[in-house]
Amino acid sequence: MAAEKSRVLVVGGTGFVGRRVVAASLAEGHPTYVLMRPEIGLDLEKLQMLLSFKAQGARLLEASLDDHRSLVAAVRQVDVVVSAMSGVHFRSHNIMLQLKLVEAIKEAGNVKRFVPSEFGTDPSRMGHALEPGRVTFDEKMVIRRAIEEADIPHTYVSANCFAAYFCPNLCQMKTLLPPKDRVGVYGDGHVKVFFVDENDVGTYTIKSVDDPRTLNKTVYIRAQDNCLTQNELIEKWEKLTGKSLEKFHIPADDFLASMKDLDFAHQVGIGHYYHIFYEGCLTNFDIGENGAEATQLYPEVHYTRMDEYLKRYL
Ligand code: NDP
Ligand code: GFR
Repeated sequence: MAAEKSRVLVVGGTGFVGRRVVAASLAEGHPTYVLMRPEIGLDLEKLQMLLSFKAQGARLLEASLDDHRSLVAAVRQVDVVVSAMSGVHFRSHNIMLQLKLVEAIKEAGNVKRFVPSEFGTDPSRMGHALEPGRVTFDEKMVIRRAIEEADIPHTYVSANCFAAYFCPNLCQMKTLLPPKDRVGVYGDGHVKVFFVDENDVGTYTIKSVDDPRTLNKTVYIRAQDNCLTQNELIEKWEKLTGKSLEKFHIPADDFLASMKDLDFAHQVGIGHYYHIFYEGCLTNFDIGENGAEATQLYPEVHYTRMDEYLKRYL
């Protein structure tokens, strides 16, 4: 008899990551619950998305992060909570709101696994991060400390670079679309980076929630075929389009100096990109004992290769 699938609550379920976690939870056959916040008010798209989840079999749980009792009541109905609270600064960033969720999970006492909103660079390895981008990692570490102080069983997901943000644009900032004639290369373009299809992030996250091998561990998504330098990514695009792009190289100093002309959200981004594409922060370490690697844990998942992912942009 197959073990009962745990009941999964997604907080931030209409977000970019959240909606993919909801889809993966439904696809994996978990009883799936999505937080429906009264604050969404007249946000028609959010409501439409929540109703579409309901039509696919999810249950909507009405609760607000500002109403502790409602949050405790929601958490008490499930076994697993996955948070996909916003964190990309030019969208919105509310990572710290999760402290209220941690409090509710602590009081409810029934949650078998909590996955906080991370899904990027491992914040525990970014103590040296540049200002102001370090705020992303510092905030995520505050949430980790609260989780661990409350002794809440957890899994952290370090997903590396989402394809949607980093691949079609060949890692250019301020655009999500391929360059037409020329592309800026960070340094010599030879730093290795792990890319991931954001849909696979949802799949691996849900695969990990009932897995004893990932209890109180960090799951890194390091798909070997998606471990690419910026140069390799550019080559893939040039092969697909049959057109070569003019490359111009951006020295690290010039890249960092450009921060002064940008707004806060983009200063944050510059810092993240510097650590990823000049320092190699995603690939300059072994994941070690307290880590696990998703494609090794779940070889049955046919993750999307970046060649395939890029085809939709032709
Ligand atoms: P979104 O910007 O899509 O927001 C997610 C959800 O946050 C929203 O749908 C909303 O939930 C909730 N939220 C936002 N503001 C509030 C608020 N004031 N009160 C309550 N809830 C709020 O988030 P992303 O999916 O872009 O980011 C999720 C995580 O993924 C972050 O940790 C981010 O750092 C990371 N990330 C990593 C990337 C990578 O390349 N590695 C790329 C992008 C994100 P609701 O649905 O209830 O309205
Ligand atoms: C890769 O790890 C992370 C990525 C992370 O740990 C936290 C946040 C991110 C953000 C990136 C940098 O802030 O997700 C996508 C990207 C957001 C971003 C994209 C910021 C500024 C940009 O100009 C941009 O252009 C595509």
